Amino acid sequence: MRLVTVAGPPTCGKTSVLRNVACHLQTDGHEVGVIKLDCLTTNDAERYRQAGLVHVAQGLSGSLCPDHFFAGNVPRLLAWGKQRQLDFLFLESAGLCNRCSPHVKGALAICVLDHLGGVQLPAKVGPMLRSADLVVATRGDLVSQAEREVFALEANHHAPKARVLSVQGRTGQGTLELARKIERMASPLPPEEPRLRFSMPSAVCSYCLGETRLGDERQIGNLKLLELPA
Ligand SMILES: Nc1nc2c(ncn2[C@@H]2O[C@H](COP(=O)(O)OP(=O)(O)OP(=O)(O)O)[C@@H](O)[C@H]2O)c(=O)[nH]1
Ligand SMILES: [Zn+2]
Ligand SMILES: [Zn+2]
Repeated sequence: MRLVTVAGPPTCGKTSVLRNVACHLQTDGHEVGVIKLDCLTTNDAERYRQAGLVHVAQGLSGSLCPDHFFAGNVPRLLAWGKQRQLDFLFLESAGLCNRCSPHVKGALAICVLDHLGGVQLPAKVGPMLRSADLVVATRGDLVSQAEREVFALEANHHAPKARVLSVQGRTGQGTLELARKIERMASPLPPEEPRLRFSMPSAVCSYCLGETRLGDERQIGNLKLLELPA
């Protein structure tokens, strides 16, 4: 089975792109599964089903950090995919934290970014972009050719090893080429225990433990104080 992790900021076009890619791979005769992990709400599983995909699931992290929820579930999700004898398993993350990255060693890592975020976006996204193998830029239909080119240069500056591809999630334009790239680039998972590519932030503080009161006397655990100008 080949694992593909797909991360990107909320509403950047991950599902629109993935449902096209997964259908192309399915048409080629592959067994394809997609699991969406989100935070509070999603109807992505239904959208994947409507596109004709059979092996579909979704889960919500609720009060947990969605990236930690993602990492904690990877082994179970892999077992689910292997049990169904999938050729490809896509995991779509919530993409909410710019400090985290859900990408797994040995899996193909895709970062989806929206052209409309502007050329400053790649600098802000962090490890989910920097540790990606492929960068997919959406909503290219709404910007100029020059903007697409500058965006690709910026994305490559922050993810030098990644290939950048502009696709349109809504019409599916460019997603067949992307599916072909994924077929070439994704390898079967190695037999070793899966590992994250990037460590999560150490985030145990009063508020992780449910504190709602604000005040120095309430602070325990990790605390980082902002240095303000005098
Ligand atoms: N114009 C245009 N719209 C797009 C494109 N890709 C996606 N959209 C639209 O953007 C909206 C959000 O797309 P989704 O695919 O749901 O985005 P997502 O990243 O999966 O969203 P979450 O999983 O909820 O974070 C939808 O209304 C899409 O039709 C694109 O390339 N061009
Ligand atoms: Zn989605
Ligand atoms: Zn995080």
